Amino acid sequence: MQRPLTANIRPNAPPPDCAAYERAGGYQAMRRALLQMTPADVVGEVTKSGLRGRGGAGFGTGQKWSFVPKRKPGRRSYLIANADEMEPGTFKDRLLLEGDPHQMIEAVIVSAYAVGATDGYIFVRGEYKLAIARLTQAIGEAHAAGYLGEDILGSGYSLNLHIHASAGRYICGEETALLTALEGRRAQPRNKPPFPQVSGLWGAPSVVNNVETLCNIPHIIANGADWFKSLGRGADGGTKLYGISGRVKRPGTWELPIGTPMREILEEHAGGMQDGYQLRALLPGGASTAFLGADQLDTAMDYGSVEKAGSRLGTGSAIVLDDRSCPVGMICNLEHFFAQESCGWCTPCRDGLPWVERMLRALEDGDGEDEDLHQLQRHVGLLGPGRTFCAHAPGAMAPLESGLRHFRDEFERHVRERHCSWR
Ligand code: L3W
Repeated sequence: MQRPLTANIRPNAPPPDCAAYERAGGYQAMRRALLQMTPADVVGEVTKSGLRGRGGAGFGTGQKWSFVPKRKPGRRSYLIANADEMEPGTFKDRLLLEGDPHQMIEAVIVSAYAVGATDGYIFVRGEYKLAIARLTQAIGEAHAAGYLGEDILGSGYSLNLHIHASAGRYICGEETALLTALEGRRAQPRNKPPFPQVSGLWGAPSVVNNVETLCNIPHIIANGADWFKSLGRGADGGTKLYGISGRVKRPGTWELPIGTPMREILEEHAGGMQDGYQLRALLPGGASTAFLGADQLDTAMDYGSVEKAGSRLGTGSAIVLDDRSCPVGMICNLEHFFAQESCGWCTPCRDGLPWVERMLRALEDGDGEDEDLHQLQRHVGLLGPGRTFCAHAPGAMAPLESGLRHFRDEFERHVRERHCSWR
């Protein structure tokens, strides 16, 4: 099985330095792109590969890049790696950043060249201190090798690359809030359109891509779009970093062909459920995706199949709910997180999420009423898609809406028995 993204990553070993990365074939894609391909050739190859965003939304990468307007001489433009990994249950980008920082840097150089960016930023979660240290070291090595800065490899292309440590809010990972934060302002999302590709950082064309998405780029350029497509098991191309947390024997992250069924990830890679626990349901792609039931384990983990099953691939990092934990308590915990992380800009999100959390807490404490179930259902609509400024509150409604469907009897039991029997 081919694992291009994690080929250089060894558990508990330091990451390859520049020389070791090069011995493993690193920086060859950069040479090829900058010396033998035009930016349009690179965008064309990425579009042909069918690569879709690995951060949660799954937007076509080549399509996103194609929206960048033709570069005007003297005008700055930006390529930004979104490394603000804060989705509960998701720890895949951390593996790539800590385990192979030169892959991230090569990915940024090739992608920045493709979209004509003058500057690159890696916007990294502040708590990822080891990743920040390793990236800083690797950027120094790349500069010394002539891979960053002026006139890279004599190609005429120049790139400045900066690291920015996030101030620490979940919303900083939303691409427009990220741009506002990079500008040194309070991280509030902006209206889309205009999309960042047209008007982003300081009003200049800016492309924001997730770490895992970008790390695929050198491999697509080195091996071609057809090779990339052949890696997937279904309609999508490439591999995917899948993860599982919860009461499984071996929680972790694994690079597997995209489209691997959830059952295989859970049973073969995570070792199945811990002894004495059974799977009740799972959130397939992070906290802001809808529950899949235990009877949906054969769902292939690709964009279309997970959507058909009623959820989203999201980050591909699943959170498992077992049969000895309270679903209402789990959802309450998630909504506490989402309420705390609301930026406060729009009323439905700022006021609605704490209200949702309060009703769930009341159910857990034995103070819930039938009316609360009705109100929770109503809030699913009030905070749903199209009702708020950004995707934060609609994302928060995904586990609640699906939880109310999957665990209706549990919610009703909390009201009827006036306590949580799982405590
Ligand atoms: C030009 C159009 N560009 C969309 C671009 C847009 C963005 C990308 C996706 O949320 C989700 C969220 C989280 N012209 C375009 C266009 N674009 N239409 O495509 O955009 P969008 O709006 O579909 O999603 P988003 O606002 O970026 C991302 C979910 O991901 N999520 C969160 C994961 C969190 C992490 C983390 O912590 N690292 O990954 C998990 O499921 O809830 O729904 O670039 O500009 N017409």
